[in-house]
Amino acid sequence: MDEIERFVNGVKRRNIGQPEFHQAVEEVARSVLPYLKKIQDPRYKKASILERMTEPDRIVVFRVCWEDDKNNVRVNRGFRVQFNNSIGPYKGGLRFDKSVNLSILKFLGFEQTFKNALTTLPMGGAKGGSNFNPRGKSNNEIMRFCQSFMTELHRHIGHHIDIPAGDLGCGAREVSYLFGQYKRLTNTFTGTITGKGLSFGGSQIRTEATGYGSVYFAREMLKEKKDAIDGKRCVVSGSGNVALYTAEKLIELGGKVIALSDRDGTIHCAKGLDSDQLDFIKDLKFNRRESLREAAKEHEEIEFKDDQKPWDIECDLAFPSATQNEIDEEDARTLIKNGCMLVCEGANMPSTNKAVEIFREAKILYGPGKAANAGGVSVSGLEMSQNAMRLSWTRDDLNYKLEEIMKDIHQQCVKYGKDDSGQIDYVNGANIAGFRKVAEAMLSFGIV
Ligand code: NDP
Ligand code: 2IT
Repeated sequence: MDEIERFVNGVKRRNIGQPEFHQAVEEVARSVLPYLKKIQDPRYKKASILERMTEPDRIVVFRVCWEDDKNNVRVNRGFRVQFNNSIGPYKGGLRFDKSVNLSILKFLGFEQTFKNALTTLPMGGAKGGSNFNPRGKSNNEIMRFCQSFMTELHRHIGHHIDIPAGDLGCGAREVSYLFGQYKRLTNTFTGTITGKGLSFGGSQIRTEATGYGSVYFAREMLKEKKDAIDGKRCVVSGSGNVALYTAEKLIELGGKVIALSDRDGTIHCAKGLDSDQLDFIKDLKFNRRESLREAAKEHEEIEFKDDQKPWDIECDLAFPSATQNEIDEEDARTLIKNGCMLVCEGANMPSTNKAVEIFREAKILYGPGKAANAGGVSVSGLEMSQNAMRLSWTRDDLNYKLEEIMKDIHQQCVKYGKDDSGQIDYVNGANIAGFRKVAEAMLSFGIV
């Protein structure tokens, strides 16, 4: 048994029944352990840094009790995984989805620690959420749930302690209810949550940041090959916050967005969506909160494929932007067979480890989520700075800063991911760069 296997087996033994967490740790161990062997620096091993990094600082689990519109008492479970605050206060989103469990939140908190280290800003890693399913709930039900969730969470967070934000199933509406309740309970007005509305301390570009940032990262990867987004056929999965702003920026840069998806299926538009069609879809998903099926009913050029993922549609660039493990081995093979040259992960861990292996073997451009989707948390970090200074920067300022941060993240991947043949492995690059920053801080603190 080699060192990696031994390490991963230990993590599996200590975290039984948490497959997503095992998957995220294994991917990092496969980059970091060979790197440590290569650089021959015994300090990290002696201090058991990777063992310590895979154990969260603490986890809070709590009951969330609320009343639905029919006066039934409902009970959900709330979580906050405070993973690592070595380089800054805990920072990361809240996910509201029926699938939420400790395995998923631990994988997300673990990845967040590396991602936040890459942003160049001082933020530690955390994630939280609930198994609450927002689908089909009224506004009042969402409000009552968010208020109850925050009634417990508020005692564990703070602008110097832990700063939550949104994630899947937790958008502008939910963040507003959460912030309103936090403000009421603590009688403070601080930047303890990011992704806030613009009238109460939110930052320009935060809404768009993850999607725009993902496209900026793809642009940097393509530049390495002296190529560009203009004219490329792009498939984007999901049709939420990340996916729709990815699509918006792709269209702006001349890309042809030929597919989007949701839980019901995939829309295909061979000639590429135009801005009016995208605006229609934004309204459909963000305001009407309906299925993509409706887009096909109202637009002739759009076809709806019931219950299908988008990966068998021939494309040049793929932007998985929905959820974890949405690209399996077979999907990865199909993408490669159809000539896809770039996969840029807007979602967190959307590709299984087998799928990632296939992309790396095929030597296509593959940008892992912890680098490619770091734009969202980066602008969250900038929202924290603006809140602390009690001022607001302009949209142009923030867009410029976001572009610079994504370029910097790309450069870190190049620095630590380039192999002897000159090929850039973005997985190794992101994992090693993130590890180094957090590990150096942990070493400085001694044995804690
Ligand atoms: P949203 O809730 O806004 O959108 C999620 C989209 O993905 C929806 O269209 C949803 O379909 C679809 N989806 C969710 N689960 C599934 C599933 N099991 N099968 C098929 N489709 C699914 O979330 P976000 O856009 O904010 O997040 C998307 C991904 O990006 C997540 O992995 C998140 O962790 C990651 N991310 C988000 C950031 C952010 O700032 N929001 C930052 C960095 C990463 P439907 O419309 O039918 O519900
Ligand atoms: O996965 C992520 O990076 C997010 N959901 C954003 C976290 C944040 O704090 O803005």
